[in-house]
Order: sequence, then structure tokens, then C-alpha cells
Amino acid sequence: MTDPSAALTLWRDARLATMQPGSAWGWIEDGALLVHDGLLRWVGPARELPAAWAAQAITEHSLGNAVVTPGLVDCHSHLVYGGHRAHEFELRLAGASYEQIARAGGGIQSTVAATRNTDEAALYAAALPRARALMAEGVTTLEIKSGYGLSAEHEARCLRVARRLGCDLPLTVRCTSLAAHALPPEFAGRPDAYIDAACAWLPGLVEQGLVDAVDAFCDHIAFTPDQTRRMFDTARALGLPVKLHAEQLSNQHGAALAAGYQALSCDHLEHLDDAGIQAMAAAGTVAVLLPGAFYFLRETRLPPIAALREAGVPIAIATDHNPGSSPGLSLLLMLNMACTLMRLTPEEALRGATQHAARALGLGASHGQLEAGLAADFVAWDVDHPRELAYWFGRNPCRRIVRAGVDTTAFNTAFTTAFTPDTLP
Ligand code: DI6
Ligand code: FE
Repeated sequence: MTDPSAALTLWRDARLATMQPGSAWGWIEDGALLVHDGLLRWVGPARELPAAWAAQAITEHSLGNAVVTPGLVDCHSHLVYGGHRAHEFELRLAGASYEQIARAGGGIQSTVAATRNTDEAALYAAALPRARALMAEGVTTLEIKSGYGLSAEHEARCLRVARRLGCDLPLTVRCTSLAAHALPPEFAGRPDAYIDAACAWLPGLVEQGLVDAVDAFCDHIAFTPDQTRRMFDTARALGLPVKLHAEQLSNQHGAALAAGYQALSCDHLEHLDDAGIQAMAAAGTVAVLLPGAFYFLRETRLPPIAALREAGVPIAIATDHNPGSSPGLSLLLMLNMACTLMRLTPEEALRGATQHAARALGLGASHGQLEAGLAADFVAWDVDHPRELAYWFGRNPCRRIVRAGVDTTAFNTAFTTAFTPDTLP
């Protein structure tokens, strides 16, 4: 219950895309938001604001009739790593495939080597501006996976960096352990022994408070369904939810396997089949589409979007930011690509980066919509209609960002507008 004597903040003059289900965009033309203690206490048409609440609101702000959406949620990123892979980009342009590079020891392995050679402070320094680039476009919740350390020590280091970003920045960070991302060199030829080791160190990471969920890469260049199952059994024994990089390069029936563990999400899904779709629908597992990786790897096979839609599987969109397959830092660009490349509607794309993305992180009850009781995370945009968020690209129409009830605009725009007219040479 709200302490009736506590101060409330009223945000008015908002055209709200609440993203609540049931109507297009959850639209409220002349809306208001009441915030208390980091949470939304009331959301609705301004004229319906209860007088008792209005009387208590001692601070008032106008949002200038801007379109206001929930803070964006990027539900799939590999933000913490050393080095980059621009050279592999050149090799791929010259004809090498992602798989050929990976099998020749490049790919994820080269980022593992670079990550292990980067100390914690430098990993943090590299990841910080990446997080801030996402935040400058209205991201207020971000999932960060490990998976480039691949030893107890190096995985912990990457997860600590992720946790620290969540402490230092006005950003909700969810940390996902992706030890089953690739086979580290010291376990070459011994994948089962590596999975044993990764399962054995997971409780320690959990004890240190570094893990919110467990992910795996189930594919023919990565881990088998059986190895994935062992990782998931360990997660389940620790009470952790799971998610899966499933059916990205081939169909391993990973989605059905993950759905059997009530996975929060299955991600990529270019090779997903009907049985996988039905299993995801039955389990309430979110399909996370990653148009950045689809684009950057020049994939031609689309995930089965019409069938996912028809089965009622919630669809989310994320950056998959990583140095190999998706080195992009714009969730807004992903909305555009989800529409142009994958034929989502602009509304589906925005739901995919708010309501459904929150659900893919197990945060459906607290984030991703503008609704009383949820986090007071919202963004005011310099657009006439929310469909424009998927329309413009290379433009950041973000005008104001409020996260946990606190206006973080100055912090976030200081990053993008370091050069003001006063400071230009
Ligand atoms: N699928 C991906 O697209 C990323 N990881 C994964 O399992 C790629 C990671 C990389 O190439 O470094
Ligand atoms: Fe990924």
C-alpha cells in the first residue's frame, strides 16, 4: 500500500502508448502517470485522475504532449567482452562463412581469448559506453550474458562487470550465465567434461549473486541437446529459469527441449519447426527474434513468424549485441529491421521491445508496460505516433527518460550530445 502521506509525482500531458494488451498500442490520448517510490501508482486518462491522488501530488511535470512508451527492454545481449572481430567481417565479405571461421578457431574462440586477456577494469570500461549507447535510445532494462570467459574465474569476472553496470547506471540489468556458449580450448575434444565443469561452478556463481538465468547455445557448432539438458537440470536444481539460443543455424529441436523446462525464451529460431512452436506456445515461452544477427550474417531463412503469431507465441526483439554476429548498439534500429526484414508490424516490434521483452526476462509483472504497480520506467519521444519508433532509422527521437521514477535524461543525453553549441570549436 502507498503511504498516504508520502509525496507523489504527477507526469501529465502525455500521449501514452501503455502497451497494455487489449487495444492498439494500449493507447491513451491525454494521459497522466502518477509515480511514487519508483513505481507507477496510477496510469490513465488525465480527466479520470482521482482527486485524492491529484491533491497528494506535490511535484508535477509536463511531458509536453509527447508520445510516451514504457522504457525499452533489450532482452538479449552479450555486452561484456574484450576486443572486436572487424577482421572476421572482412573475411566473411570475402566469402568465408560464420561457421567456417568458427571451425577454424576464430569466431567465439577469438573473443574468448581477447576477453580472458582483458582485466576486469578494462572489461568494464569497454562495456560501459556500450550500455550507455543503448540507454541513450531509451533502454531502461538490459539483459547481459556471460559466455566469453568459459572458466569459473573468467565467467565470474564478466558477470561481475554486468552486475556493476546495473549498480552504477540508472539501468535494470539481468545477468544470464551462458557458460555453454562454446568449448574453451583447454577442453578441446571433451565437451561433456566441459559441461560437467560448467555445471559444477554454477552454484558458486549463484552464491555470489551473479546469475539470474541460465542460457545455452544448442547447435551443431556448439552443444548437443543432451549437454543442454544437463545444464538446464543444474539450473533447475538451483531454482534458476532457463533460456536457449535455439535453432539458429540448424534444427536441434532445442526449442521443444527448452519449453519442457518452462524456458523464459528461445532466441534466434530461424530453423524452428512446428513441434517447437507448439511446445513454446504450451509453455508460454517467448520467441526472441534477433534481426541484427539475421542481417549481419546475411541469413536468408526467416524464423517462422506467421506460425509463431498464429500459435500465440509472444514475440520479442533484441539487439543480440556481440562482436561476432551483431555488433550493433541500437534497439530502435532492431525495431526497424524487425519490420523491414521480418515483416513484423510496428506495433508488434514495439511490444517486442517492451511487454514481451520484459516477459522474456521473467519481468513481465514488473516491467515492459505502463500500468499501476509496475516500475516507473518510461520514455517521451519526439514523434507524432509510436509507429515512428520503427520507421526512422539513424535518428534518435528520445526526448526524456524516466527510470524508477527518476528523470535520467540529463545523464543519458550528456552521452549523445557531448558537443553542445557552447563547446563546439
Ligand atoms: N549466437 C550468436 O549469434 C552469438 N552467440 C550465439 O550463440 C554469436 C557470438 C559470437 O559470434 O561471438
Ligand atoms: Fe546471442
